Amino acid sequence: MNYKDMFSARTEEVRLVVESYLPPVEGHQSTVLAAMDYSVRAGGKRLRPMLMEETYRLFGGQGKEIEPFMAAIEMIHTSSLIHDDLPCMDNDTLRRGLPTAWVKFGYDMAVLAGDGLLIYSMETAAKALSMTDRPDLVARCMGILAEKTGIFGMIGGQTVDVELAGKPVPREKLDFIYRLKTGALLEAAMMIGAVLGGGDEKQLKLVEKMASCLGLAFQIQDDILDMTSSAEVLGKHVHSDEKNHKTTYVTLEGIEKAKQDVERISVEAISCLHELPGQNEFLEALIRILVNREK
Ligand code: GRG
Repeated sequence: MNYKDMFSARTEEVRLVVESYLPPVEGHQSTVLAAMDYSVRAGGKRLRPMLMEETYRLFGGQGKEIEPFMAAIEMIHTSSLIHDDLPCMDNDTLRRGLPTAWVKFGYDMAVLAGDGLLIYSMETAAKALSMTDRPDLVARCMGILAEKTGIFGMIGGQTVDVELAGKPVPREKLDFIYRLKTGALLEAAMMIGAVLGGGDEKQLKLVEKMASCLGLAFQIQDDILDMTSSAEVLGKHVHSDEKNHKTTYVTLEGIEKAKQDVERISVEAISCLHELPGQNEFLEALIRILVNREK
């Protein structure tokens, strides 16, 4: 099996783990539960739980206590997408080829579904406490998950992104947005894998740096794909971000520099991986697939 096929097979395996932690759709609050369920099952690459489990394996982890965290991080990711699609934010009607949660369930229910998933992720992660003889590590991971999601993580990045919408964004602020909005949750994913797998503090710092580089390269690649796919569609060098006056890495630095930087930053991520103990060839391949992806 080549690595791309392994990636698809792993997406399917991870999907089953994540979905097994979803609450049943029943009771008086079943509308919001249905919106939560719909949004998580809508698909996606399941990247964050996959990176978490692969990092756990890199450190030799073999237990089940990783699974509630895998589900929890995908719930958080999904909750952020539900809110990001709302009319007050990106006002998107399609996500992963399906109607967005607010289109299908209404604005009010979509807000509640995002809230519901966000806090249910904590309830889910807490299930790992009874699955381990190291509850101290589980507690540490719950702290990492909350910090990287919150105001010093993804929500902080989104705040600056929303505030600067339609305005010119200096490079320093764009870096801040990318590192927090996209990078922070990838950092949480890989750091939790490392902590539960028994990594020490020095290794944890290295994992955080590896994930941060991966997040940045992933986001810049996204900008490159946006630019090239829109140019292809329009048959000229105009793309949606330019039309919307949205600052991206490509609009600031140009496509050639953006491509070089994706390469440089992904090499940095892989060299962090090589400094860590253990071996996980699939994890290395996964990093390469994600930064070289073609959408
Ligand atoms: C409710 C927790 C919460 C947050 C509210 C709206 C918001 C604050 C944050 C949004 C942050 C955001 C949209 C980040 C983008 C992250 C990103 C790179 C999404 C695409 O990830 P993929 O490619 O998507 O992993 P799939 O569909 O494969 O899961």
